[in-house]
Amino acid sequence: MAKPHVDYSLYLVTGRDLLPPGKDYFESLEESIRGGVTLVQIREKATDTGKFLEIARRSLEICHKYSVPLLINDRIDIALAIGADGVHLGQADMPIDIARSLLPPNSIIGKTCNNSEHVRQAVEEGVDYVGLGPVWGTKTKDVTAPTTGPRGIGTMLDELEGSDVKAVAIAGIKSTNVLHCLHGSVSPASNRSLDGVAVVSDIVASIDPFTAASKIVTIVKAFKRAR
Ligand code: TZP
Ligand code: MG
Repeated sequence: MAKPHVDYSLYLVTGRDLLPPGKDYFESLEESIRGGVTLVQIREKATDTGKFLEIARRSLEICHKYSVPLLINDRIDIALAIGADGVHLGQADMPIDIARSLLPPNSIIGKTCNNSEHVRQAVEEGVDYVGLGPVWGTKTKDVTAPTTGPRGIGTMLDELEGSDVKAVAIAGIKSTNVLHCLHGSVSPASNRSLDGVAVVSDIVASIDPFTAASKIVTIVKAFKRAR
């Protein structure tokens, strides 16, 4: 069976700790999807398994109501338990081949890559997409890898030539700089460009996640149409 088509244009990574005071997580998620988020990753770093499961289950219902795929950060057990569409793994997480063997066929598997060597390896391992970065500085996560800027993302994109692995950039991306990220990362060598961007705070910390998401997705889609 062919892999389902996934739109990586606006990839929301959740961050419940960043919600504005009084804003409900599930409401924020649904508003952001209605605003144009095309793919969601649940990222819960310090949440009990029981609570994580409950959050993931309800999030999946919301995502699937709008035919948006849901991925789980790190936790293959949670992805399996709720029937998520896939997982996102870091450099120090479960090896991709083992994750692939545990998950149902056609699951989406993505990996964080901070440099060209990471991308080369991820392509060999058979990931569906790579999350490239950190593009810029971010307060959302303690990132130790150096920032790449858009040009550094372009260098990593060169490693995808000849593969059908998709790519999103992450860290510090907002409606005000997303165009710079997209244009500045088009590789002069391979002409490869990003398939989308992954965003946490510019959407999650907004009191109006619908508008925050729609601003970004409008820019990403216009960029992709023009390519
Ligand atoms: N992985 C690398 S940076 C990051 C993650 C989850 C956080 C990016 O958050 P923001 O708020 O979009 O800069
Ligand atoms: Mg991880």
